[in-house]
Amino acid sequence: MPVVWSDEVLRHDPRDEVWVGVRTDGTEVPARATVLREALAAAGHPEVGAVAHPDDVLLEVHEAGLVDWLRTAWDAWEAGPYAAAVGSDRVVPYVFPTPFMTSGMPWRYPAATHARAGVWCYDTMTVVGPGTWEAARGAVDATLTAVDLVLSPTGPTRSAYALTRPPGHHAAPAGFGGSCYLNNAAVAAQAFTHAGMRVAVLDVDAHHGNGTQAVFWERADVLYASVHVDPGAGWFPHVLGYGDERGTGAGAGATVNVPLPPGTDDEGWLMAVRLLVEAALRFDADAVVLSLGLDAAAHDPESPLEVTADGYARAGALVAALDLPTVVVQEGGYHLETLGGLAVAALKAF
Ligand code: SP5
Ligand code: ZN
Repeated sequence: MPVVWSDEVLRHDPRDEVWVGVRTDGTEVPARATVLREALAAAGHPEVGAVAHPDDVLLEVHEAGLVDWLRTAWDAWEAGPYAAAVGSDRVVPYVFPTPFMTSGMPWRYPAATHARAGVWCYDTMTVVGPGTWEAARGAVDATLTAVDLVLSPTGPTRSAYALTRPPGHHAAPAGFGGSCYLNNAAVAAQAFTHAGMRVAVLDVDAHHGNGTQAVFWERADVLYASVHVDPGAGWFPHVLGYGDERGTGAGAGATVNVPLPPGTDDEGWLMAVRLLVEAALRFDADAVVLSLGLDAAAHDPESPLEVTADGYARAGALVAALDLPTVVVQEGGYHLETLGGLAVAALKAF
Protein backbone atom coordinates (compact mmCIF):
# COMPACT_ATOMS: atom_id res chain seq x y z
CA MET A 1 0.00 0.00 0.00
CA PRO A 2 1.61 3.29 -1.04
CA VAL A 3 2.26 5.78 1.74
CA VAL A 4 1.92 9.33 0.48
CA TRP A 5 4.34 11.65 2.24
CA SER A 6 5.02 15.38 2.27
CA ASP A 7 7.89 16.95 4.23
CA GLU A 8 5.59 19.92 4.76
CA VAL A 9 3.56 18.04 7.38
CA LEU A 10 6.48 18.38 9.81
CA ARG A 11 6.35 22.19 9.75
CA HIS A 12 3.45 22.60 12.20
CA ASP A 13 4.36 22.40 15.87
CA PRO A 14 1.66 23.47 18.37
CA ARG A 15 4.26 23.23 21.17
CA ASP A 16 1.67 24.03 23.85
CA GLU A 17 -2.11 23.76 23.97
CA VAL A 18 -4.31 25.80 26.24
CA TRP A 19 -6.70 23.27 27.70
CA VAL A 20 -9.30 24.49 30.22
CA GLY A 21 -7.06 27.46 30.97
CA VAL A 22 -3.97 25.32 31.59
CA ARG A 23 -0.98 25.46 29.29
CA THR A 24 -0.08 21.83 28.60
CA ASP A 25 2.34 20.11 26.26
CA GLY A 26 0.99 19.79 22.74
CA THR A 27 -0.14 16.28 21.84
CA GLU A 28 -0.39 16.62 18.07
CA VAL A 29 3.39 16.80 17.59
CA PRO A 30 5.57 16.40 14.45
CA ALA A 31 7.11 13.22 15.87
CA ARG A 32 3.76 11.50 15.25
CA ALA A 33 4.38 11.71 11.52
CA THR A 34 7.98 10.56 11.85
CA VAL A 35 7.17 7.42 13.83
CA LEU A 36 4.33 6.54 11.46
CA ARG A 37 6.60 7.04 8.45
CA GLU A 38 9.38 4.88 9.89
CA ALA A 39 7.09 2.05 11.00
CA LEU A 40 5.28 1.86 7.65
CA ALA A 41 8.58 1.89 5.72
CA ALA A 42 9.95 -0.88 7.96
CA ALA A 43 6.79 -2.91 7.24
CA GLY A 44 7.55 -2.67 3.52
CA HIS A 45 5.03 -0.05 2.38
CA PRO A 46 6.50 1.98 -0.50
CA GLU A 47 6.60 5.77 -0.15
CA VAL A 48 5.24 8.16 -2.79
CA GLY A 49 5.86 11.91 -2.74
CA ALA A 50 2.86 14.22 -2.47
CA VAL A 51 2.13 16.27 -5.58
CA ALA A 52 0.94 19.88 -5.30
CA HIS A 53 -2.75 20.34 -6.18
CA PRO A 54 -4.80 23.50 -6.74
CA ASP A 55 -7.30 24.82 -4.17
CA ASP A 56 -10.49 23.93 -6.08
CA VAL A 57 -11.55 20.80 -4.15
CA LEU A 58 -10.43 22.36 -0.86
CA LEU A 59 -12.68 25.35 -1.54
CA GLU A 60 -15.66 23.05 -2.10
CA VAL A 61 -15.16 21.72 1.42
CA HIS A 62 -14.25 24.93 3.27
CA GLU A 63 -15.44 28.51 3.06
CA ALA A 64 -12.90 30.82 1.42
CA GLY A 65 -12.80 33.00 4.57
CA LEU A 66 -11.48 30.13 6.69
CA VAL A 67 -8.89 29.10 4.11
CA ASP A 68 -7.73 32.71 3.64
CA TRP A 69 -7.41 33.27 7.36
CA LEU A 70 -5.35 30.11 7.86
CA ARG A 71 -3.13 31.08 4.92
CA THR A 72 -2.42 34.55 6.29
CA ALA A 73 -2.80 34.33 10.08
CA TRP A 74 0.84 33.70 10.95
CA ASP A 75 2.11 36.56 8.77
CA ALA A 76 -0.56 38.84 10.23
CA TRP A 77 0.51 37.87 13.75
CA GLU A 78 4.14 38.71 13.00
CA ALA A 79 3.20 41.97 11.26
CA GLY A 80 0.83 42.90 14.14
CA PRO A 81 3.21 43.40 15.81
CA TYR A 82 1.83 41.08 18.45
CA ALA A 83 4.47 38.41 19.03
CA ALA A 84 6.53 40.61 21.34
CA ALA A 85 3.66 42.69 22.71
CA VAL A 86 1.59 39.66 23.71
CA GLY A 87 4.55 37.43 24.49
CA SER A 88 3.35 34.46 22.48
CA ASP A 89 4.71 33.04 19.26
CA ARG A 90 1.49 31.17 18.54
CA VAL A 91 -1.87 32.63 17.54
CA VAL A 92 -4.37 31.60 20.24
CA PRO A 93 -7.94 32.88 20.28
CA TYR A 94 -9.27 34.45 23.46
CA VAL A 95 -12.60 35.90 22.28
CA PHE A 96 -15.18 33.81 20.48
CA PRO A 97 -17.58 36.19 18.72
CA THR A 98 -20.49 33.77 18.62
CA PRO A 99 -24.01 34.85 17.59
CA PHE A 100 -24.84 34.82 21.32
CA MET A 101 -22.33 37.61 21.89
CA THR A 102 -23.85 39.94 19.29
CA SER A 103 -27.46 38.93 20.03
CA GLY A 104 -28.76 40.01 16.62
CA MET A 105 -26.94 43.34 16.64
CA PRO A 106 -24.47 44.23 13.88
CA TRP A 107 -21.54 41.89 13.61
CA ARG A 108 -18.11 43.21 12.54
CA TYR A 109 -15.11 41.22 11.50
CA PRO A 110 -12.60 42.02 14.28
CA ALA A 111 -9.35 43.85 13.50
CA ALA A 112 -6.93 42.02 15.82
CA THR A 113 -5.46 38.74 14.65
CA HIS A 114 -6.09 37.12 18.07
CA ALA A 115 -9.76 38.15 17.85
CA ARG A 116 -10.11 36.99 14.27
CA ALA A 117 -8.74 33.63 15.45
CA GLY A 118 -11.89 33.15 17.54
CA VAL A 119 -14.10 33.78 14.51
CA TRP A 120 -12.74 30.67 12.78
CA CYS A 121 -11.35 28.52 15.60
CA TYR A 122 -13.77 27.09 18.14
CA ASP A 123 -11.33 26.02 20.86
CA THR A 124 -8.07 27.12 22.49
CA MET A 125 -6.06 23.99 21.68
CA THR A 126 -5.70 24.45 17.95
CA VAL A 127 -3.05 27.15 17.70
CA VAL A 128 -1.46 28.65 14.61
CA GLY A 129 2.30 29.09 14.39
CA PRO A 130 4.96 29.33 11.69
CA GLY A 131 4.42 26.46 9.28
CA THR A 132 0.89 25.57 10.40
CA TRP A 133 -0.61 26.57 7.06
CA GLU A 134 2.13 24.85 5.05
CA ALA A 135 1.67 21.61 7.01
CA ALA A 136 -2.12 21.59 6.75
CA ARG A 137 -1.96 22.40 3.04
CA GLY A 138 0.74 19.74 2.53
CA ALA A 139 -1.56 17.19 4.15
CA VAL A 140 -4.28 18.16 1.66
CA ASP A 141 -1.81 17.63 -1.19
CA ALA A 142 -0.88 14.21 0.22
CA THR A 143 -4.58 13.33 0.44
CA LEU A 144 -5.33 14.39 -3.13
CA THR A 145 -2.26 12.51 -4.36
CA ALA A 146 -3.59 9.37 -2.65
CA VAL A 147 -6.94 9.84 -4.41
CA ASP A 148 -5.12 10.22 -7.75
CA LEU A 149 -3.21 6.98 -7.15
CA VAL A 150 -6.41 5.07 -6.43
CA LEU A 151 -8.29 6.57 -9.40
CA SER A 152 -5.46 6.22 -11.90
CA PRO A 153 -6.57 3.80 -14.63
CA THR A 154 -3.02 2.57 -15.05
CA GLY A 155 -2.26 2.58 -11.35
CA PRO A 156 -1.46 -0.75 -9.75
CA THR A 157 -3.05 0.31 -6.48
CA ARG A 158 -6.60 0.03 -5.26
CA SER A 159 -5.84 1.67 -1.95
CA ALA A 160 -3.43 4.31 -0.69
CA TYR A 161 -2.56 5.82 2.69
CA ALA A 162 -2.11 9.57 3.13
CA LEU A 163 0.20 10.28 6.08
CA THR A 164 -1.67 13.42 7.01
CA ARG A 165 -0.80 15.72 9.87
CA PRO A 166 -2.23 17.90 11.26
CA PRO A 167 -5.38 15.75 11.24
CA GLY A 168 -8.61 17.03 9.73
CA HIS A 169 -11.89 15.47 10.82
CA HIS A 170 -12.82 18.18 13.37
CA ALA A 171 -12.51 20.94 10.72
CA ALA A 172 -15.96 22.09 9.53
CA PRO A 173 -16.75 24.28 6.50
CA ALA A 174 -16.15 27.53 8.39
CA GLY A 175 -14.78 26.45 11.76
CA PHE A 176 -11.70 24.56 12.87
CA GLY A 177 -10.57 22.99 16.13
CA GLY A 178 -9.62 19.73 17.82
CA SER A 179 -6.05 19.94 16.48
CA CYS A 180 -7.51 20.08 12.93
CA TYR A 181 -7.26 22.91 10.38
CA LEU A 182 -8.22 21.57 6.94
CA ASN A 183 -10.42 18.49 6.55
CA ASN A 184 -8.30 15.98 4.63
CA ALA A 185 -10.89 13.17 4.69
CA ALA A 186 -13.63 15.48 3.40
CA VAL A 187 -11.32 16.64 0.62
CA ALA A 188 -10.69 13.00 -0.36
CA ALA A 189 -14.41 12.22 -0.39
CA GLN A 190 -15.20 15.34 -2.40
CA ALA A 191 -12.49 14.43 -4.92
CA PHE A 192 -14.01 10.95 -5.33
CA THR A 193 -17.43 12.48 -6.02
CA HIS A 194 -15.89 14.32 -8.99
CA ALA A 195 -15.32 10.87 -10.51
CA GLY A 196 -19.07 10.24 -10.13
CA MET A 197 -18.58 7.95 -7.15
CA ARG A 198 -20.75 7.46 -4.10
CA VAL A 199 -18.39 7.67 -1.14
CA ALA A 200 -18.47 6.14 2.33
CA VAL A 201 -16.35 7.99 4.89
CA LEU A 202 -15.72 5.53 7.72
CA ASP A 203 -14.28 7.27 10.78
CA VAL A 204 -12.68 5.10 13.47
CA ASP A 205 -10.88 7.91 15.33
CA ALA A 206 -11.72 7.85 19.04
CA HIS A 207 -13.49 11.20 18.67
CA HIS A 208 -16.51 12.08 16.58
CA GLY A 209 -15.53 13.75 13.29
CA ASN A 210 -17.90 16.68 13.65
CA GLY A 211 -16.18 18.56 10.82
CA THR A 212 -16.60 15.80 8.26
CA GLN A 213 -20.18 15.26 9.38
CA ALA A 214 -20.88 18.98 8.92
CA VAL A 215 -19.45 19.03 5.40
CA PHE A 216 -21.71 16.19 4.22
CA TRP A 217 -24.75 16.68 6.52
CA GLU A 218 -27.11 17.49 3.65
CA ARG A 219 -25.40 15.43 0.96
CA ALA A 220 -26.91 12.27 -0.54
CA ASP A 221 -23.72 11.19 -2.33
CA VAL A 222 -21.42 10.90 0.70
CA LEU A 223 -22.09 8.70 3.71
CA TYR A 224 -20.47 9.73 6.98
CA ALA A 225 -20.29 6.86 9.49
CA SER A 226 -18.36 7.12 12.75
CA VAL A 227 -17.57 5.11 15.87
CA HIS A 228 -16.29 7.17 18.79
CA VAL A 229 -16.40 7.69 22.51
CA ASP A 230 -19.80 8.98 23.61
CA PRO A 231 -19.78 12.80 23.69
CA GLY A 232 -22.62 12.52 26.19
CA ALA A 233 -20.15 10.93 28.61
CA GLY A 234 -18.19 14.21 28.59
CA TRP A 235 -15.79 13.76 25.71
CA PHE A 236 -14.64 16.04 22.87
CA PRO A 237 -16.29 17.36 20.67
CA HIS A 238 -18.96 17.39 23.41
CA VAL A 239 -21.89 18.74 21.35
CA LEU A 240 -21.96 16.42 18.33
CA GLY A 241 -21.69 12.68 17.65
CA TYR A 242 -24.91 11.49 19.27
CA GLY A 243 -26.64 8.43 17.83
CA ASP A 244 -29.71 10.37 16.73
CA GLU A 245 -27.72 12.57 14.28
CA ARG A 246 -28.56 11.08 10.89
CA GLY A 247 -28.27 13.93 8.36
CA THR A 248 -31.00 16.10 6.90
CA GLY A 249 -32.67 17.02 3.60
CA ALA A 250 -31.09 15.07 0.73
CA GLY A 251 -28.60 13.74 3.29
CA ALA A 252 -31.22 12.25 5.62
CA GLY A 253 -29.99 8.79 6.59
CA ALA A 254 -26.50 9.35 5.15
CA THR A 255 -24.97 10.08 8.56
CA VAL A 256 -24.45 7.22 11.02
CA ASN A 257 -23.09 7.64 14.54
CA VAL A 258 -22.19 4.86 16.94
CA PRO A 259 -21.13 6.39 20.28
CA LEU A 260 -19.51 3.98 22.75
CA PRO A 261 -19.06 4.19 26.50
CA PRO A 262 -15.59 4.95 27.93
CA GLY A 263 -13.69 1.72 28.52
CA THR A 264 -15.07 -0.08 25.46
CA ASP A 265 -12.58 -2.74 24.28
CA ASP A 266 -12.05 -4.71 21.06
CA GLU A 267 -15.31 -6.66 21.02
CA GLY A 268 -17.63 -3.69 21.48
CA TRP A 269 -15.58 -1.46 19.20
CA LEU A 270 -15.42 -4.06 16.40
CA MET A 271 -19.18 -4.60 16.63
CA ALA A 272 -19.53 -0.86 15.94
CA VAL A 273 -16.98 -0.99 13.08
CA ARG A 274 -19.10 -3.79 11.57
CA LEU A 275 -22.12 -1.45 11.70
CA LEU A 276 -20.15 1.18 9.77
CA VAL A 277 -19.13 -1.36 7.12
CA GLU A 278 -22.74 -2.57 6.82
CA ALA A 279 -23.84 1.05 6.38
CA ALA A 280 -21.33 1.42 3.52
CA LEU A 281 -22.76 -1.71 1.88
CA ARG A 282 -26.36 -0.49 2.25
CA PHE A 283 -25.29 2.88 0.86
CA ASP A 284 -23.92 1.11 -2.22
CA ALA A 285 -20.65 3.01 -1.97
CA ASP A 286 -18.20 3.02 -4.88
CA ALA A 287 -15.26 4.29 -2.84
CA VAL A 288 -14.16 4.45 0.80
CA VAL A 289 -12.33 7.09 2.79
CA LEU A 290 -11.10 5.60 6.05
CA SER A 291 -10.48 8.27 8.69
CA LEU A 292 -7.87 6.29 10.58
CA GLY A 293 -7.53 7.68 14.07
CA LEU A 294 -5.33 5.47 16.23
CA ASP A 295 -6.37 7.15 19.46
CA ALA A 296 -9.01 4.53 20.31
CA ALA A 297 -6.05 2.40 21.40
CA ALA A 298 -5.69 1.43 25.04
CA HIS A 299 -2.58 3.51 25.81
CA ASP A 300 -3.67 6.68 24.08
CA PRO A 301 -3.60 9.75 26.36
CA GLU A 302 -6.54 11.47 24.59
CA SER A 303 -9.28 8.84 24.82
CA PRO A 304 -10.74 6.26 27.20
CA LEU A 305 -11.33 3.51 24.63
CA GLU A 306 -9.34 0.29 25.04
CA VAL A 307 -8.72 -1.07 21.55
CA THR A 308 -5.65 -3.28 20.90
CA ALA A 309 -3.40 -3.53 17.83
CA ASP A 310 -5.22 -6.77 16.99
CA GLY A 311 -8.49 -4.84 17.15
CA TYR A 312 -7.13 -2.33 14.63
CA ALA A 313 -5.94 -5.21 12.41
CA ARG A 314 -9.42 -6.74 12.48
CA ALA A 315 -11.04 -3.36 11.76
CA GLY A 316 -8.71 -2.90 8.79
CA ALA A 317 -9.69 -6.34 7.53
CA LEU A 318 -13.40 -5.50 7.79
CA VAL A 319 -12.92 -2.31 5.73
CA ALA A 320 -10.57 -3.99 3.22
CA ALA A 321 -13.18 -6.73 2.69
CA LEU A 322 -15.45 -4.11 1.11
CA ASP A 323 -12.95 -4.42 -1.75
CA LEU A 324 -13.56 -0.85 -2.90
CA PRO A 325 -11.10 1.88 -3.96
CA THR A 326 -9.95 3.20 -0.61
CA VAL A 327 -7.97 6.17 0.62
CA VAL A 328 -6.85 5.92 4.22
CA VAL A 329 -6.35 9.30 5.86
CA GLN A 330 -4.44 9.60 9.12
CA GLU A 331 -6.41 11.33 11.90
CA GLY A 332 -5.55 11.24 15.64
CA GLY A 333 -3.36 8.88 17.68
CA TYR A 334 -0.96 10.31 20.23
CA HIS A 335 0.93 7.52 22.02
CA LEU A 336 4.26 7.75 20.22
CA GLU A 337 5.56 4.43 21.55
CA THR A 338 2.73 2.35 20.03
CA LEU A 339 1.53 4.53 17.14
CA GLY A 340 3.65 2.89 14.43
CA GLY A 341 2.62 -0.65 15.34
CA LEU A 342 -1.05 0.35 15.39
CA ALA A 343 -0.84 1.84 11.88
CA VAL A 344 0.96 -1.21 10.51
CA ALA A 345 -1.72 -3.44 12.05
CA ALA A 346 -4.58 -1.35 10.64
CA LEU A 347 -3.16 -1.44 7.10
CA LYS A 348 -2.13 -5.11 7.08
CA ALA A 349 -5.23 -6.39 5.28
CA PHE A 350 -5.11 -3.89 2.40
C1 SP5 B 1 -7.94 14.60 15.71
C2 SP5 B 1 -8.13 14.38 17.16
O1 SP5 B 1 -7.96 13.26 17.63
N1 SP5 B 1 -8.46 15.44 17.91
C3 SP5 B 1 -8.72 15.20 19.27
C4 SP5 B 1 -8.84 16.46 20.02
C5 SP5 B 1 -9.35 16.17 21.37
N2 SP5 B 1 -8.64 16.87 22.38
C6 SP5 B 1 -9.51 17.37 23.37
C7 SP5 B 1 -9.01 17.22 24.76
C8 SP5 B 1 -7.65 17.80 24.97
C9 SP5 B 1 -7.16 17.49 26.31
N3 SP5 B 1 -5.77 17.28 26.29
C10 SP5 B 1 -5.18 17.21 27.58
C11 SP5 B 1 -3.72 16.91 27.48
C12 SP5 B 1 -3.03 18.07 26.81
N4 SP5 B 1 -1.65 17.87 26.61
ZN1 ZN C 1 -9.25 11.74 17.94
